[in-house]
Amino acid sequence: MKRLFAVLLLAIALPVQAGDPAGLEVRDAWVPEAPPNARVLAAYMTLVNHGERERVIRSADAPGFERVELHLSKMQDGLAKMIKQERITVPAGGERVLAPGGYHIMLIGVQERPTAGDTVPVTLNFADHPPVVVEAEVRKRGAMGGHMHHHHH
Ligand SMILES: [Cu+2]
Repeated sequence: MKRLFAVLLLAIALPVQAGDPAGLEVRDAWVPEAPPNARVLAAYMTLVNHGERERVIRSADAPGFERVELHLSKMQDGLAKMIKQERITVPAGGERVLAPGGYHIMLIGVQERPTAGDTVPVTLNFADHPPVVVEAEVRKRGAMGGHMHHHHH
């Protein structure tokens, strides 16, 4: 039943991405290609809220994964840790960047590992807004090398 519900939501949600009247825009959604033995992948994107109300992501779904969680990476005692989040907010008139080293969507228990060039449809479930389906492009991790370095400075 849960799966059927998700499929129905997907069908309803698809037009939302194209012309969302509430002004939520998703840019640059991507998933780093994981090594062959990886069970877990991450999805990153920039969420831009052109509306006048804060948007709150409460959960996410993606087909082909056992579980999807909202995470925040943090340095604690010199170690990088991932902390499960109950929500990720997108401020009114602002943006929320999901990127390596920060907020991300954790795709857990991959059934068939996607490779560069594939897309992973990630459904974002909002507290007060219809779900939005984001087509995240799988990219090779190496392409981000210089970019990640930049963030440390
Ligand atoms: Cu994580």
